Amino acid sequence: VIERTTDLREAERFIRLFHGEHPSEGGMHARLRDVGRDIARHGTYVHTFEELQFGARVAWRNSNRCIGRLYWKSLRVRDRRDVAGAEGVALECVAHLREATGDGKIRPTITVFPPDVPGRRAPRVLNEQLIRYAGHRTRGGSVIGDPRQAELTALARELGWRGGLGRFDVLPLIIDPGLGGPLLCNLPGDAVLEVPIVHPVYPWFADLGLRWHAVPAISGMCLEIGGVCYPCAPFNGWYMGAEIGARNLADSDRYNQLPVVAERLGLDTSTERSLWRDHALVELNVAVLHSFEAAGVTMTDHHTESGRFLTHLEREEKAGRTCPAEWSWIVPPISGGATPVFHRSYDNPTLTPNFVPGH
Ligand code: HEM
Ligand code: NRG
Repeated sequence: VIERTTDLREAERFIRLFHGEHPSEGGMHARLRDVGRDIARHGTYVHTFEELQFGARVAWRNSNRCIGRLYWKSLRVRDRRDVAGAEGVALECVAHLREATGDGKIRPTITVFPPDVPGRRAPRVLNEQLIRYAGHRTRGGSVIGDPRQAELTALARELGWRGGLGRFDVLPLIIDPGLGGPLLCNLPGDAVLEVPIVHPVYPWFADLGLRWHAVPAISGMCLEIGGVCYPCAPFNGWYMGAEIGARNLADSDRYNQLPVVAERLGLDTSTERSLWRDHALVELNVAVLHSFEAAGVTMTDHHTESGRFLTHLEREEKAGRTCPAEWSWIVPPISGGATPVFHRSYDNPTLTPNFVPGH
């Protein structure tokens, strides 16, 4: 497979951006000349560590769907462009999880593996996140676990995975080595911190048997910097409670827990007008935030995060930049109108570096 050559224009734009934001660095013209020569000769060029680190941080800064961008400058960048095979990728993904998780004080981190270059397709992780729960399709057609992962779970089984039939079984990593068949890799238990979901007031909540993983580590997006595509660049921050409480555990095509919670709360589910869904949603979200706090795992709530995002917008404006934002993703999935991000509109140009869906 001949992967495409790097776009010289994109490369030049990035080098100019890097030097524009690092005035003391110097040597822009020499760098532009070298990059042009490398692309002419080899079809691509190699980022310096400084360029890579800046590129990854700006990719986060440009992520228009992310409400959590206030701390974009403190992203830790693990340069693993020297890792060769699928086994190396698996090992470094595990190391990433351990470092990013710590003892619950989560550190926003990205690990950058080799880019696609002309003539060589780089490895990629097929899982959308490093940690995901299996969705086991039963003979009746229903799914035990996370229905969103039913397809990947089936693939894991085809490749020889012998998972259980639980609701919260951590899937193995499935790594496409670039050349040849995929590799399965089970995540060691100590690399996956999980939080059992309990409620500060209702003891029965624990009996629902709900839990979630501490770290959201997106592995299904391509990091694009200066015309170079890094298809394997898993990154993580920490969770906003509503991602779990108002979506993963609540959506009817995910864990669908609102009817269960409403029943335990003794709500009238015979009419929508009792607002039993809304009531159950609030208690579920209270439980998620309380549980992470009690477990000492970093998590933000949607009110605090909305305020931080507006601070971020202000800072970006002061720096003379437009901050792209997609309203429908920025506004939290519960109590949207009770957060300040709801009551305004945003510019939304597509900027690079960025993370692009799929790979
Ligand atoms: C999306 C919060 C860190 C890049 C999101 C979303 C939330 C969020 C709530 C929307 C997710 C959804 O609705 O499914 C946070 C918080 C962070 C954080 C609280 C804490 C530090 C990061 C980091 C990066 C990042 C470190 C990259 C370096 C993105 C991207 C998306 C996103 C690319 C869009 C994902 C997609 O299109 O599916 N973030 N984020 N975020 N975030 Fe962040
Ligand atoms: N909603 C997804 C995760 C999407 C990204 N969210 C973050 N990213 N917080 C979920 O698993 O619920 N991050 O890098 O922290």
